[in-house]
Amino acid sequence: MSKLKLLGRHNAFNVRKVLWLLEELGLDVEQEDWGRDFRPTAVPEFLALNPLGTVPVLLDGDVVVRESHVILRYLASRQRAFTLYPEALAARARVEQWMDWVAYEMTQPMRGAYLGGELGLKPWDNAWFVAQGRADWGARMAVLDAELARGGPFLAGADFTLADVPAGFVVHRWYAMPGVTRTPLPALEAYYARLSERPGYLRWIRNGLV
Ligand SMILES: N[C@@H](CCC(=O)N[C@@H](CS)C(=O)NCC(=O)O)C(=O)O
Repeated sequence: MSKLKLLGRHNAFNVRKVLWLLEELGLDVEQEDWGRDFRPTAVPEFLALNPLGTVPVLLDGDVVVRESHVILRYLASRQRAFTLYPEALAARARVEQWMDWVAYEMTQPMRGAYLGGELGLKPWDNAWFVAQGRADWGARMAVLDAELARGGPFLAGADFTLADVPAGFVVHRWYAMPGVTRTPLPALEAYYARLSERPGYLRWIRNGLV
């Protein structure tokens, strides 16, 4: 198998998820910092790999993969890591439903509460959008808390799976953001502590960055 290459700045949340999984899988990667404040992606060399100009992009020999959650599934499948990403359809659906949930339901709260509220970036720094993002993020963390209280110890059940990678990131950011008011969510807090036992989580997610 060829040596993997990951294009994307190490401090971008979509890149950090992939770096965490690479460590869980024990895979070596050559990582290059592309994107905001690093090498610009709006150049023909990068756009030829990803016409959207977003990071991350994974190169596996001649194979080019973009979209962080697709990269997570690609890597787990490549390594035949079936506990992380089950082959059985029902178990696989339990994992994927939480990955899609983060991709769809957490994008606007992250733009409002984090990009607008914490970083003050335009156009997301509009006061109502920040407030809405914080409220929606809190409501969605309560959904996760209820799910974990009902099942657990991981999001899709007994095992750590790909479901925990995007969710683990948004849980970290929720607890790391200074500007939000958090109500106690015991099952979610226990989950955050459980994920924090994993070296890859501490290295790439709960690593001092929000
Ligand atoms: N849906 C895409 C979103 C990719 C994305 O928006 N990445 C951000 C970083 S988290 C980006 O490229 N931002 C522009 C930049 O860093 O220059 C994915 O999951 O990979």
